[in-house]
Amino acid sequence: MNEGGNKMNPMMLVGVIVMIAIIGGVVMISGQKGSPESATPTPEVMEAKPSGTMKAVTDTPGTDMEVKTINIDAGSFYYDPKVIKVKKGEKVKIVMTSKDMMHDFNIDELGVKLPITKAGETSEVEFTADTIGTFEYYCSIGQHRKNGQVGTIIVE
Ligand SMILES: [Cu+2]
Repeated sequence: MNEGGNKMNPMMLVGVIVMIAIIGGVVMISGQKGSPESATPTPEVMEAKPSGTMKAVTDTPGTDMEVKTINIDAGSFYYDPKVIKVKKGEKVKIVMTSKDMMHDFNIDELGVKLPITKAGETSEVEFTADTIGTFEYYCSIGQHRKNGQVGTIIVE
C-alpha cells in the first residue's frame, strides 16, 4: 500500500549515511590537525634505535665497515689477552690460537661460540658487539673455566 513511500526511504537513507560519512571524515581530519598534543613529533625516538639501520646512521663514518680483529692465545689455563675492549656496534673478529691441549671460547651474553680448537690450531668467529656491558668469556672444556681460563670483554 505504501510502496511509493517505502521506495523513497532507502535512497534517503543512503544519502544520510553518505552525509554522515563525509561529516564524520571531515571532523576526524580536522580533529587530528586541530589538537596540538597528537601532533607532537617523536623523531628522537626513532633515531634512538639505530641497530637495524646500516645506511641511515652516518654519525661515525668508517667504523661500520671495519672489522676489529683480536688475536687470542688460549692455553692451560688462560687467555691472552685477558681483557678485550670494543665499541658498541663494532664488528669484531676473534681469532683464537690454541697453545696446548684443546680449548674453545664462549661469550654467552653475546651469543659467541668458537669450536673446540686443538693445540696448534686456530679458529675464528665474527660478531657484532651490540650490547653495552662487561661480559665474561671462558673455556667450556673440562674444568678449564674453574681453573681460571676466563677473560673479560668490555663493550662500551
Ligand atoms: Cu680450555
